[in-house]
Amino acid sequence: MAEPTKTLCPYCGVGCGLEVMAPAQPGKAVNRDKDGTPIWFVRGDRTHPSSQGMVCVKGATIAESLHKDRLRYPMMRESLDQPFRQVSWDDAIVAIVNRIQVVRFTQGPDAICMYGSGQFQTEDYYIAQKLIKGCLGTNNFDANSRLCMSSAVSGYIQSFGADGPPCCYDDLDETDCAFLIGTNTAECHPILYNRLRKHHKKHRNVKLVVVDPRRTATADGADLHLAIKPGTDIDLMNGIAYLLWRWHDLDHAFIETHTNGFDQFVEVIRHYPPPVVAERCGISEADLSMAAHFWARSQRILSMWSMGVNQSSEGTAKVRSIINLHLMTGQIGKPGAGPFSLTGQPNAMGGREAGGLSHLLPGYRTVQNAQHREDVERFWGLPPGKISPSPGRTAWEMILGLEMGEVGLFWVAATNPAVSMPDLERTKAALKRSPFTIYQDCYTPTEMVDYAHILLPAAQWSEKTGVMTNSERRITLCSQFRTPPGEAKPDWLIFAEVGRRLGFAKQFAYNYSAEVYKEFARLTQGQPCDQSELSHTYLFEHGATQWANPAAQASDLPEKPGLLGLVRPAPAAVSSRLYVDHQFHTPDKRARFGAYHSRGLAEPPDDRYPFVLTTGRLYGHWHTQSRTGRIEKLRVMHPNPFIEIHPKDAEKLGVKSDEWVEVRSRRGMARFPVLVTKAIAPGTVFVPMHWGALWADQAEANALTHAEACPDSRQPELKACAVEILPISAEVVAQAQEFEPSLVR
Ligand SMILES: Nc1nc2c(c(=O)[nH]1)N[C@H]1C(S)=C(S)[C@@H](COP(=O)(O)OP(=O)(O)OC[C@H]3O[C@@H](n4cnc5c(=O)[nH]c(N)nc54)[C@H](O)[C@@H]3O)O[C@H]1N2
Ligand SMILES: Nc1nc2c(c(=O)[nH]1)N[C@H]1C(S)=C(S)[C@@H](COP(=O)(O)OP(=O)(O)OC[C@H]3O[C@@H](n4cnc5c(=O)[nH]c(N)nc54)[C@H](O)[C@@H]3O)O[C@H]1N2
Ligand code: SF4
Ligand SMILES: [Mo]
Repeated sequence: MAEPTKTLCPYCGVGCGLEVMAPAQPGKAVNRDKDGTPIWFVRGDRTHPSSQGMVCVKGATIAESLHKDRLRYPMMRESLDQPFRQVSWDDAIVAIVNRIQVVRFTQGPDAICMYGSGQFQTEDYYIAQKLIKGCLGTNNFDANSRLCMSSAVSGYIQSFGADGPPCCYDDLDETDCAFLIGTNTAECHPILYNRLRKHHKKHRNVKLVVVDPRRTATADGADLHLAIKPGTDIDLMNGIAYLLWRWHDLDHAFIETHTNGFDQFVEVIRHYPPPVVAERCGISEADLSMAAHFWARSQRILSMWSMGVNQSSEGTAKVRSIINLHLMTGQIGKPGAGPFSLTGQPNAMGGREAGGLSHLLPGYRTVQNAQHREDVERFWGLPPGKISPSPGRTAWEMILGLEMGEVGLFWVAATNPAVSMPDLERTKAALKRSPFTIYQDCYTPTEMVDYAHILLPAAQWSEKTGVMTNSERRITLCSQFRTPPGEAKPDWLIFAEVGRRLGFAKQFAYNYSAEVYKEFARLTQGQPCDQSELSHTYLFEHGATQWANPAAQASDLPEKPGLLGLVRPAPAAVSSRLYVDHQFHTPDKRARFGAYHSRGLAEPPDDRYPFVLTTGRLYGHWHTQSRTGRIEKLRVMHPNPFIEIHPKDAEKLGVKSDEWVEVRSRRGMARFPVLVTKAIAPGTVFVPMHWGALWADQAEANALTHAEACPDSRQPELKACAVEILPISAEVVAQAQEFEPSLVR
């Protein structure tokens, strides 16, 4: 049997290692999909340190999506009401380059916007930064990470002086208490959850706390489930901090030596005594006290979070409130402890390293920092001052720019904003106004196709070679093993070709993605995410590797045990965790407490819109279903959209399971069959985000959501909006929508 190709699962940020083998293997029947197409064998890679051979249903079925409904050729049309016609790559690139030149010289470079994604490989991300921020001189590159991880990014930067989740997956096996807040890990990071649960079941003293307004599959395994009211996380964490402070369960030495701002923090938390907090959060004082007790008594406490924390109008403050608990208890930089954001997409981490948000530059640099701009300009061979000092438009500001007619060219790649953006009616109206939209994806149709003037076929995972970084900072080489369909090309190659035609031949003189990565890696030298020693060849030979800037960390430490008892850690310890030496990336090397009062939801419920709608994910589906909707097993697993309603609310509304409701917010409307369940708190309802206009009629979660965002991270509050609910008859639904469950059109 031929050697399998080693790669990474292209879905979630767990980043499970995969091995793939050709459909035809000696002595075996050819592996075929239902429609007869040969498909590649996929299995977990036992040698991958992050997943040790495990995969979930999405990773296991990925091969079934690779051949279906692919976009094979560039397509073009002059206006959105015309049909597309197939064009050559040359014609498409010429049209794009001409348009860029016209917009640059009539409206200025800031009228050009690119919206990318955590599903890019690092090479794609890096070349996009070089093209947009370097050569075109506008910082209008943003990614769907703005809707996903940007609160974690700003929280880490504000508290530690740099981005970067400090923990690693081994911590799951070493913790005494896992504090899971705003994460449905069991469904969204299943392989991590399995690992944690194994440890939890094996050791009776290990505690699992879950903070989520819903009783999710994750909460089912918990010792303590705090079903807080949506948006009350800061009250809860300040309440826990209050108790730790009153009980004197603090690490005074750590606070004294390694942090700033503790006194201001105490000034805030003293206003969060248990009766106040329990009332606001809708939990009992006993449960609050038990949570604080776990924090006080655990030797090693690991908190993990994702969208229930980040997707909030106070997302950065929530992240920093989690970090505060770690700082007051000294729970960081040691095995089994620390604040650990679980990254959503397979390469959202690589995107952060490559500078893939509108305020960042490659290597954890920022556009506002003059030294950083100068370093990058010199490295890219560009004249001084070429990179703009002002942050570019965020994803939502791009939509506002289209609305106002300020954007002359909108380039969307590897994301489907016609489903995933908040306030979808407004988003769609803005997309319709775009004078020129390029959409670069692997599949057609997707909802976004309707809003494009040019479609560019992208080679996806399996059809190009590049690297991705997972949640524990581990970089895996994802090698190509199939040929792209039709004329599809890797994203980086498309960006580089446009760059060359714009006259930047020197900047984009690459033949292979390995050269792109080598150059990017060199640019990270000496930065917190230093990976300058890595290359495709190194990763091929040594397997997936974590970055941790070991040189910079080790050199800050005394040779011998010093006054503070610090010793130079063993290389293994250095490479798997950040801040083992408690030296942070701030100028004085101290971490900062962030003192925040809770502000609550941006759109609280009221008499007219009495329910809080929250939105999220299901185990088998991935986002807007461009892959998973085309895999039969997964469609059968989750055939329909639905709305979860608590029995008490269902009774008041007079609805039962499988009956229909119309849900209205200030912005839009959607219709769902009801699922009555005690898993949701009264007053809150839940809708999955997966059904865009292509997969169901009028069941879009984002028809209802709003774009109010965190002032620091600019991440929209996709997790909560106020809605009213009206029962409707199935006949009305059938007439209005001719609804066909999970129809693949
Ligand atoms: N199966 C599957 N897995 C995925 C994905 C997928 O599409 N499908 N997508 C990947 C991506 S990109 C991401 S970002 C991650 C997301 O992973 P998660 O964040 O785990 O997933 P979500 O379902 O979006 O939201 C998590 C939980 O937040 C809760 N929540 C809502 N409001 C609040 C609140 O105010 N406070 C608290 N504490 N909790 C709240 C919700 O009830 C929900 O259970 O998943 C990744 N993994
Ligand atoms: N209401 C609500 N809305 C949400 C969320 C929520 O929890 N609730 N979550 C938000 C979050 S966290 C996220 S991450 C977003 C996700 O939202 P999107 O990014 O819009 O969702 P995807 O369906 O993953 O879209 C990715 C697209 O990239 C394509 N693709 C895959 N690989 C490649 C590649 O290599 N190159 C190119 N060019 N294309 C590729 C796929 O075919 C697919 O069409 O949704 C956000 N929106
Ligand atoms: S846990 Fe995430 S990375 Fe692992 S197989 Fe499942 S979707 Fe893929
Ligand atoms: Mo995400």
